[in-house]
Amino acid sequence: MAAISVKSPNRKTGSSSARRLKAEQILPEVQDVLASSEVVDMHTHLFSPAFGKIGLWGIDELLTYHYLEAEFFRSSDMTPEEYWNLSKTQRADAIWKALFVENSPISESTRGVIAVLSAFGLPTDASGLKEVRRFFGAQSIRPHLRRVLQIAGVSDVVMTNDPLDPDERAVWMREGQDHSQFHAVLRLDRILFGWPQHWQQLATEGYSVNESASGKSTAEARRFLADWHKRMRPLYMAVSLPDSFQFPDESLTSKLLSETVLPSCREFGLPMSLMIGVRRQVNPRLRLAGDAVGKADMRAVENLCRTFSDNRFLVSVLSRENQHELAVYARKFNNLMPFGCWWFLNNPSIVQEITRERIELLGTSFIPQHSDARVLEQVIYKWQNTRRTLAPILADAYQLLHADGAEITRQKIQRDVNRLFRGNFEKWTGLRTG
Ligand code: FIX
Ligand code: ZN
Repeated sequence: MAAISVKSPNRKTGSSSARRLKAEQILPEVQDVLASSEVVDMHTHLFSPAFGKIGLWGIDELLTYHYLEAEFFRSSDMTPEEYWNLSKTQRADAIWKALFVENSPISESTRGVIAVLSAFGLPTDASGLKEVRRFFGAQSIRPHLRRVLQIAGVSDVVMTNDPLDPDERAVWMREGQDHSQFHAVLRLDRILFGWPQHWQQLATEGYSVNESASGKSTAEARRFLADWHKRMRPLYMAVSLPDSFQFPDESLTSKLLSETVLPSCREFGLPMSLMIGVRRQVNPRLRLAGDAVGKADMRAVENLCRTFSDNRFLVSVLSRENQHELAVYARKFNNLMPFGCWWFLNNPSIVQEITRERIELLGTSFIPQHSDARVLEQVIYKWQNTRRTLAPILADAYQLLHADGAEITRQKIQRDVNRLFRGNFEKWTGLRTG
């Protein structure tokens, strides 16, 4: 299939976009609106050029994405230890051979690499890797980045920024970043979930905190967040939490969340993003690819939304079994915004199920997807897939509405897609509207 990029809409004059669509016109109209609407990618692991080598791009990074590494060990006899001993190029070669030459790349993540190559008009066959490497080797990051975001139809990229990561910290302490399409997020895993291992880093930086987060600690941790808010201007604060997450309980996580992070979010008018359900390192031999999923207790989300009604929560849950509950809670609490089909859920069959369920329960009051891209060019395939999966789902919803007697117009479809692709997020974070 030919590569898509965000195309110019089949421009309609005001009156023709207000024209009532016939049933058979709905799907093509939805496809056209989706293809010509830019999205805010509200959670990625990408970095703006100011971060230099921290920002991953190019074919060897695409091939060694941890989603592909997990699949590699199912189709190769190499042990993880042998694999980690290889150079990045050798690892990419091994993955290419096992997943693209000796097998058909029909999984979601392998298919994604093919879609990226074809978006650039590059060969996708077994012998093409050399040419592909030459192409990426000849790119320089700024024009390449512009081109990638244009092809992907992404207007804004939201990063994940860890203030305790030494490499990132160095950039923020120097000049920070000012790329207009990239936006920061204050990611707090090491503080909210790794306090015993990380409190000393705050202490070294001059904040009066202690191991048990007692006394002045919570106020001092708030001072730390205020300093980083000033430095990063984040759109929201975020944490990823295990399936065992409970709130409230006696843990440091609960204490720091209620006494430090949520008050700080209120002070700065920021939403808090909770990504719940990861089971970190069930197989440490696979490193980043070694995480799994578990069903979470969604009463923690209920308790947070009810107790902190002045806070806004962006919530994504990793387990398929938790999706319906999340949508139901969003009906109970309008300070809860479900977002994305995260990680192991980002496959067409599951995205379809979750998105239909959300539309049926929430209309357009949710954020359907984020890319979670770690390697720049992944936004091309991830957003291509999202548009492709969303088109029939949205069209079906309008077909039902049409059959029930409503007037469907391009204007209305465009309004709804704008809300799903950017409006809900912009309103919650003040991006552009703030
Ligand atoms: O915690 C997260 O933000 C996760 O998305 C990642 O850590 C995870 O490794 C990932 O890349 C999932 O897509
Ligand atoms: Zn992520």
